[in-house]
Amino acid sequence: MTSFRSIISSILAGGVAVAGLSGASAHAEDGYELWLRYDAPQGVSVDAPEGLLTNCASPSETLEIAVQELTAGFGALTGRSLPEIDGPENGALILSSPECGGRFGGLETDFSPYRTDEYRIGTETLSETTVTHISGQSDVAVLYGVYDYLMRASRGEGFGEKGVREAPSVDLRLLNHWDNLDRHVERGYAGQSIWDWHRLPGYIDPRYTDYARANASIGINGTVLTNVNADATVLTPHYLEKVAALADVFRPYGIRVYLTARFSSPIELGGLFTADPLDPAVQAWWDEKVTEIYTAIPDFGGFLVKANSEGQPGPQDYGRTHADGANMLADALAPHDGHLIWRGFVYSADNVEDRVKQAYDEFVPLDGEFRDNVLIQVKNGPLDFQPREPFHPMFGSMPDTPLMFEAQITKEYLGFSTHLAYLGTLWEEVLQTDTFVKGDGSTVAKAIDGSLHDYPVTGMAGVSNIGSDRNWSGSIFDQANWFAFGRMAWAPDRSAQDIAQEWAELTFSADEGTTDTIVEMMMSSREAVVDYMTPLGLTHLMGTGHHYGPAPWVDDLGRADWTPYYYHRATREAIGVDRTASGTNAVSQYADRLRSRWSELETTPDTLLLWFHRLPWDYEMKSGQTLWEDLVGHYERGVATVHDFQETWTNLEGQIDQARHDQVSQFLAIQAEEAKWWRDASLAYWMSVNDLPLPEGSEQPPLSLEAYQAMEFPNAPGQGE
Ligand code: GCW
Repeated sequence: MTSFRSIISSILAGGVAVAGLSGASAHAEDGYELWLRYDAPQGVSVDAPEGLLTNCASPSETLEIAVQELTAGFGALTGRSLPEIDGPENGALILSSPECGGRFGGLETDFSPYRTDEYRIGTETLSETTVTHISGQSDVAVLYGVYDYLMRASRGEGFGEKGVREAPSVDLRLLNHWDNLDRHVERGYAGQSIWDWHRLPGYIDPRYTDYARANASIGINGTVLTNVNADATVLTPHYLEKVAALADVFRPYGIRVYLTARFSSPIELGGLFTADPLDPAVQAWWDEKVTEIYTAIPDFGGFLVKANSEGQPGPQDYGRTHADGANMLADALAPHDGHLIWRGFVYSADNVEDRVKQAYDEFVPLDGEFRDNVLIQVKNGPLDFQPREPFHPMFGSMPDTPLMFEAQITKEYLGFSTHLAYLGTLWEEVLQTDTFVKGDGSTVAKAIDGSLHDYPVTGMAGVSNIGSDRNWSGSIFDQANWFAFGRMAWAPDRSAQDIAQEWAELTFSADEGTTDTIVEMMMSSREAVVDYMTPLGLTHLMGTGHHYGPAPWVDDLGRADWTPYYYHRATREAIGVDRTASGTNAVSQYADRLRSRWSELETTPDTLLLWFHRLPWDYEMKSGQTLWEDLVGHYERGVATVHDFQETWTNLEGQIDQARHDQVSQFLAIQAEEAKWWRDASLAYWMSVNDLPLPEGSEQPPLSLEAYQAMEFPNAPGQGE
């Protein structure tokens, strides 16, 4: 490993143009640098520290990275170098952590009151000298502080008189990659998987370091490398060597690797005849496999398992419960401090119960039966990452089992990578909903950060939107969703608007007016998608398999709960699903306050109306219009909002670099066309069912229903098996 001093001197010798960051005007704005462009907003001048030193006798690799970031970052921001100095001088920046020892008396060095991963940024006085001090509970916490400091500087924002004290409210802040070993990414819209398995471990793509850096900058501390629809091959020695190579790159950035474990691996790899979790030979196989993994990767995070869901093997194949399956793997991981994350996304083809009720029915009775190192990972809503769903009723309902929140960063159901849909508002809506399970203020966020039930371990997971595309996420605006996930995983109470503001400032370095306009677009974007795809609580209306485009007419697949019809049940008379006591009674899975609120038509918000109720087309809405007129109005509004985005964006030409402006313009044009397609095809279908005319002034769909139904997209990206 290069020594600290030699890194500093090579940076000084090379001037400030290091790490591909070379000052504002030289940026190639292709999106590769994400929010770490270190380019100040127009008109803002950045104050750099006078010099840099660590409070360490021999800094770790993590602190060396922190120093490199600061040197490169301030170099890019100010065009000046940030010299290494020998001792504290006025205006110096000092980094320290308990791992460092402490070379200079007078600095705060009592780290015992710090929470896990806490960092502090502030000014301190050493004899007569005033310095900026970034201190952390660990070296990785210092690195988090350094990114915070740099991003504040990039936005022209300091750390105020009181300074900054930040600690994450959630322990496991993970990305989930649905990446297959052949580099196909299930529901991926940004190219191939960035894991180049074939060339690993011999070739370490520099992109792995950039990936780790981007994630560390937003506090992400773990990554599940492989698809939940798992392939046991990743657990073979040949692949574990590759996994270990990635883990080595990520380690100094505070990122642990996790793998998905295929439940039937003992059969597929071990030659056993069963994967029964209660069979001692099966347990022994996993114990040995886990020991082998930890030998190669001492800080391995653990397993993520999808079992008995959508064809994946699991404990129920042997008449055992989810708890039996999870506990068997948890026991293998426990001696190594690993976690076992078990997915709550289960539903069965043989169960006639409303699909949205099934996960709760299966898991809630098992509350308290899981080992201490098990977390159950639950999607934000009870169906499947739809543009809008109510929150998942499991949140708040399992006081004795840590529940993780699973968000989908990749936009499987919100227009892939070409539609502008900022997901911060979607997650905020769910996280800020009151479950009422322990009186007022029992929000989903509090269930997730553990404060509601005092969970011993907490977590948030985001299904990644990262791929081999140069801009990582498929589009510039999709980078905001990765960023927002990191921010909310750190602090589930953080505001979507503040995050959008921060991201827009860092990403575009534009003037205030331009940034405000961009933030406004972002904040209304998800609702626009809801309007043109699934308004008024409708859901799951997309094309079969690839999930691209509208197909509300589909009603004849192998299983009913995969058809759009199952979710709207439109007839000539009515539309929607009755989930009150007179229907499937899914509403009974929520606390009393919500059960009564969502059972009554008057108190059900329009946004969830047809999720909970089945209503005649002429039902009078709060707007005074009939349900049909109101529904049409939503489609029109969604399409119009995208046209407004186009106009707004056109007016920003010249305020934003040409390359990124052009790409966004072209994507907005695609979105406008597809929003119209959703509107037209959906209306053509609803009209074929209800036989009603369009309200006056509404344009007829240009094609026949049959023409929309005949469209096929065999090569749409991101498809599953
Ligand atoms: O949303 C659905 C997707 C599947 C996915 C599944 C899951 C990985 O269409 O592609 O499988 O959810 O979350 O397990």
